[in-house]
Amino acid sequence: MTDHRTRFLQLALRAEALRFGEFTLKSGRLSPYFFNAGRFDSGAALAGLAGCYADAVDTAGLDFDLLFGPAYKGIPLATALACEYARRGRDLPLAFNRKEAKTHGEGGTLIGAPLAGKRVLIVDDVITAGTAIREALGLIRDGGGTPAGIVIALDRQEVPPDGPALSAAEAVTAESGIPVIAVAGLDDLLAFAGESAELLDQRTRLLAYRARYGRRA
Ligand code: OMP
Repeated sequence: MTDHRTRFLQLALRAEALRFGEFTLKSGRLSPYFFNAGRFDSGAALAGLAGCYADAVDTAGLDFDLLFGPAYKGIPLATALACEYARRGRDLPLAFNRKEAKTHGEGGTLIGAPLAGKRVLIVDDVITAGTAIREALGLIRDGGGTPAGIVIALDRQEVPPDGPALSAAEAVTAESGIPVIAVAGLDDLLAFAGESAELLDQRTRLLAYRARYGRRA
């Protein structure tokens, strides 16, 4: 497994951002695992995570010139990634949105660098059915930017109900041509769990979940 994938899964387990149990998802599915990016809740944890995002993006070789973090969880993620790129010698403009439009002061829903004419990399936490990502694509277009790619920490690699046999990330790319880059996916988590005696029980539950809701090869 690529180094940044393993590093991310180790960091996520240590931060308890990745947990095992019984979780009801936005889609209503009952999942044996959950990724809560909000648990990357210190400067060091976020810096470590941002390094994994940057490695994944650089490995994919994507061209972009602005980072966008959708509210709420994308905001600290995109900010940390902007700081990571600055540390690596690339100063990128950064923007994000607020969920409620502001009617006074500068007004509007977008904050930070103007999107107009920019190739935008959306930075978010996780994709399940793709609803949150599709909303973010709309925000970029409404702001006059061009979505160039989406980077997420975890691709759950699930097939939406009544959808094609593609995962939600694959479906987004198929319909828009925009690449979705994941630091890691459910397949990586399964490979990782297969090498850890402590995670063997969880692996069995993850395999059953993938058989029910996962992408079929
Ligand atoms: P989709 O909009 O269905 O792609 O799901 C993405 C959203 O689901 C995230 O922004 C979270 O609100 C939530 N989520 C997690 O944060 N972690 C998970 O492991 C699973 C979900 C989820 O509800 O599917």
